[in-house]
Amino acid sequence: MMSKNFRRAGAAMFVAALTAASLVACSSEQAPQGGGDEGGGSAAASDTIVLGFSQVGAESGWRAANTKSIQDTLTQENGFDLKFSDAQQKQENQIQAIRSYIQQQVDVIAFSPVVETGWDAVLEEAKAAGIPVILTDRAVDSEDDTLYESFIGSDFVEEGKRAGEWAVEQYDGEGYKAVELQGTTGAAPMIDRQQGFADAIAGSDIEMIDSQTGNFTRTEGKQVMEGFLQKYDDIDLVFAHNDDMGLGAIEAIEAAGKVPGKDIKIITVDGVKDGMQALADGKINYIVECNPLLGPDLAEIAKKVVAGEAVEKRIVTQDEAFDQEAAKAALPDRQY
Ligand code: GYE
Repeated sequence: MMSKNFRRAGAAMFVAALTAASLVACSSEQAPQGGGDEGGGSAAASDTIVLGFSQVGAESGWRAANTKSIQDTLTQENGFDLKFSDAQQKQENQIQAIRSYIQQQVDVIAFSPVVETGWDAVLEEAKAAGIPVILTDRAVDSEDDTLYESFIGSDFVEEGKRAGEWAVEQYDGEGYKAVELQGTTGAAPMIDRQQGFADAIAGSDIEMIDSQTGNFTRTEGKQVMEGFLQKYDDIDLVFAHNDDMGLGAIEAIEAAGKVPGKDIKIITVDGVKDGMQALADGKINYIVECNPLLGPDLAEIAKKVVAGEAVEKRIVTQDEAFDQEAAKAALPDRQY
């Protein structure tokens, strides 16, 4: 049922460490095992998976849709006892949440790492405690990939590349000057989208004249764009690493008396409702989708990991891309 979202990204199949297996029976083919309760962290029925999830924050429409997908999927009816915490975009809060899940001896820990670096110590603690970890959405830069079971999420380099390729296709030859609203500094989607876009425009005459972080929020995207508009009077194109910052940029551009989508073209990533509406309205020119509906994949992988079944080390979520016409057609059926 979720196979459309799965793509084998290498041969890295492996069997998960099975410390909690006696607690859980997951697939309908397996008879539930009685077993003790040690290490389960919950007095609930022994076939319930206790999953501790540390979310990045609530910074964007994408994040809201991602949280909803996880909370709607990892339900009691679906066999989960979900412990959810919001780190308010702070790594130290995520580390604290993960440590508390280790202490509670949950069956599985899942998290979306706010930045790429600095996770080895806490991941080693989870490994030593025998608690499997699943990464969702964003990657860590750990060299040791036995520190986590699987990483579920989009290919962010590819997203940046698709955005850049479309810009080249549409605007090369016109000497465009572009500015970039970057995501949270050090976050995987910030690093990768910048890289992908830069690679794609490299051979063209589109010039990236400035880049600054807007932290993936609408407010900061607006502020950064206001600064750019004061500094430069010849901006032709904005590449925003997410819809929210693009929507903030629209407000700044309109306040400066220019027409977004015409005087200044805008390309974003995500494809959340507000972004798609702005695209359909002609204020954004192109959106590369980033699918936030990771709950079903996470549930499936968590069940397999706890049951000791082989899982894919990397699950790449499939994304589309939309121009203004495609957005008009897609909007009525969008889930988020
Ligand atoms: O693009 C942005 C959010 O990590 C893919 O985080 C995610 C990004 C998404 O804040 O809107």
